[in-house]
Amino acid sequence: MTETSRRSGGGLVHIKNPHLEAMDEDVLYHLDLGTKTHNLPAMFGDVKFVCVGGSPNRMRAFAQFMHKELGLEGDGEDLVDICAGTDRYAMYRVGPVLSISHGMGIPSVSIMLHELIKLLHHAKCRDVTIIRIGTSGGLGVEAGSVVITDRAVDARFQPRFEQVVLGDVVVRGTDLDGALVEELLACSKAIPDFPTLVGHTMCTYDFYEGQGRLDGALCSFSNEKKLEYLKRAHDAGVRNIEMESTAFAALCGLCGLRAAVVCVTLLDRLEGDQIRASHDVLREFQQRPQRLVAAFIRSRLGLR
Ligand code: R2B
Ligand code: URA
Repeated sequence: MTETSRRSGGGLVHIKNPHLEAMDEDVLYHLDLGTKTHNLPAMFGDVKFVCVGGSPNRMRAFAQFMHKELGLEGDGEDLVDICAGTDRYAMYRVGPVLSISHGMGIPSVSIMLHELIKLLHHAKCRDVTIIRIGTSGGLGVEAGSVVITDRAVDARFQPRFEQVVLGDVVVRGTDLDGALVEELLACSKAIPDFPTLVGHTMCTYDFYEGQGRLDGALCSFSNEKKLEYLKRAHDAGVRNIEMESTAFAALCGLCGLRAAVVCVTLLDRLEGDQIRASHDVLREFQQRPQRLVAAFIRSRLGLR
C-alpha cells in the first residue's frame, strides 16, 4: 500500500505517530535537543524556511551567506552551532531560516528528518518551506547546472520510497510541491550565470555501483551495461542522481511540509564517473543552489 501525502490544517507540521502524544518528554538525541531541556517554541517557533544539505561546513557557509542576504547586523562569522553537543549534525539559525546538515544517504537524512520534523511540531511552527540544497551527478546536462526536482524517483525510476518496517516493505510516495518548483524556477531567471532546469532526480542507496559507476572497489557490470542503464534513466526523465531525495520527499510530504530539492550537478555521468573539477570550481558550483534558494527566500520575504 502506498501512503499519500496531505497538507496539514493551519500550516502546522503533521506528525503521523499516535505514540508521541503519550510521551511526557521527547529527547531529540541526534540533535542534542529535547522538549524538557529546551524551550523549542521560543527557539524555533517563528522559523519559516528550513534548508538542509549534506555537509556541516556547507550548511554553516549557507547560514553565513543568508545572514548577508537578509541584511542582518554583524558579519555572521560568530554563528553558533545549535547542535554543538553532538557531532552528528550541525544546525544554524539566521532570522527565519534554519540551516541543517544531514550527512550522506537515506539512513542519515532520515534520522535527521524524523527529529527535525518533531522539532518543528514541538515548536508549533507554521507554514514551513523545506528545501534540500545539494550536489549530484548530472545526466546529459552541463556540469554546474542546477536541477530543481519535479519528481524524486528510485533506482528503477519509480516515484517511490521503500522502507522495511517490522520486516515488511512499506512504500511511500515521493510527491513534491509543484508550485514550489515553479516559484524556484521563476527565481532562477534572475540568475543568468548558470543553467537551471527542472527534471526528475534519481535517488540511490550507494554512490558507486548503485549509481552505475565503474570506479568503485567492486564493479559487477560492463561499460556498455552502465551506459545502457544511464541512458534508460535519461529517457525516463532523470536529469541528476543523488542519495537522499526520495526519503526527503516522502517524509516531508507525509508530514505536510512544502518541500523542494535543488541540486547542482558536479559532472555529466554520461561522460565519466570521477569528479575531477578543481576545488575552486567545486566550491563555486556548490554555491549555486545556495544563491538560488537565497533569491527565493528574499523574494518570499519581499526583499528583492
Ligand atoms: C550527493 O553527494 C553525496 C555523495 O557524494 C550524497 O550525499 C549526495 O546525495
Ligand atoms: N553526489 C552523488 O550522489 N553523485 C554524484 O555523482 C555526485 C554527487
